[in-house]
Amino acid sequence: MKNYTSLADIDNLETLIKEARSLKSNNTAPNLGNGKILGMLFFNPSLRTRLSTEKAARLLGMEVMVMNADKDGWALEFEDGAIMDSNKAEHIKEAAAVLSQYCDIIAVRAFPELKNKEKDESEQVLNSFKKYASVPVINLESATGHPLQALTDAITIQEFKNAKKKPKVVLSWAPHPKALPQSVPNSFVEIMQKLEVDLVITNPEGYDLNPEIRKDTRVEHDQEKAFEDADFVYVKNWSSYENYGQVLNVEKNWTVNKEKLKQSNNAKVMHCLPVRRNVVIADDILDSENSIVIQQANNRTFAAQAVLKRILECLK
Ligand code: AN0
Ligand code: CP
Repeated sequence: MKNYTSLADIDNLETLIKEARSLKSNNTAPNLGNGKILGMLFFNPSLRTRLSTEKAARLLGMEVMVMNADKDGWALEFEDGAIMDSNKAEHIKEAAAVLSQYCDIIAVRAFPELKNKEKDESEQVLNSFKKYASVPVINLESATGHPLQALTDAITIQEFKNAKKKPKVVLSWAPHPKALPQSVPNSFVEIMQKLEVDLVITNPEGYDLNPEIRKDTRVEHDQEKAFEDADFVYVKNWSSYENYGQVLNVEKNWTVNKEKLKQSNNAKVMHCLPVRRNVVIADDILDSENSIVIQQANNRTFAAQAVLKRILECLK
């Protein structure tokens, strides 16, 4: 694997999931990354991505450097040909080239601004790193995708599913006071479409995801109907794609609670975290056996380890 900026970088998903699960039970490559440095740049906050990816790198013998690029670095200019006479002190051309001298792999988190759809869809930050760095680039959640989270989610569903049954997986929108990216649900839908699952998306009118990502995946605007017979309910808020980046007024209560799972197949409930309790998911689920959010977060390490391993194998 040369880069991991989107799910398209995975050539064989089944094998990669197997690799992650096997690394989880037995760390077979503790020295593969000896002498290699992972540099992680965060333009937005993080708990899981930052620490699980660092742990994964260390499990492979790598050294890790982390920078809160939004607070501690020079403000970066991404426009080609810019006359840099305002607040941007450094161009991505120099920044990425310099980082490539210090790091063997660069990982970047850069959320969308949620103001201009075309600009966010151009993935300017991530693609500029890819263009101007001379080392592999990993996406730690970008404007439109979160492929390390999606790989984690696929591993978790494989781990918890009933081996004899094709699982029904429901992605449910839930409320949130702030405008959040579509990155997590986009990548979740994309990876589920590659697996043997019966996928349904449920969200209020006005919150349909990008049709180019949804493709022919069923969208059910009645949440409780969508939950019928579900084996997994994956909860996530996202801002509107149609009214790009907006938080719309939704009358019905979409918070996911135990009552709503009554018609499900005793569904396991997932969320990428961080989760706002009693807004996105109620305590009666998060504090129950139905919730697998902690086990899911644990798998972030092994998803990252499998990806780093593939990239390191290509560097040799
Ligand atoms: C971010 C999001 O929704 O994309 C990160 C999730 C992993 N969540 C928040 O900003 C709360
Ligand atoms: N799920 C996830 O990416 O969490 P963080 O934002 O804490 O990294």
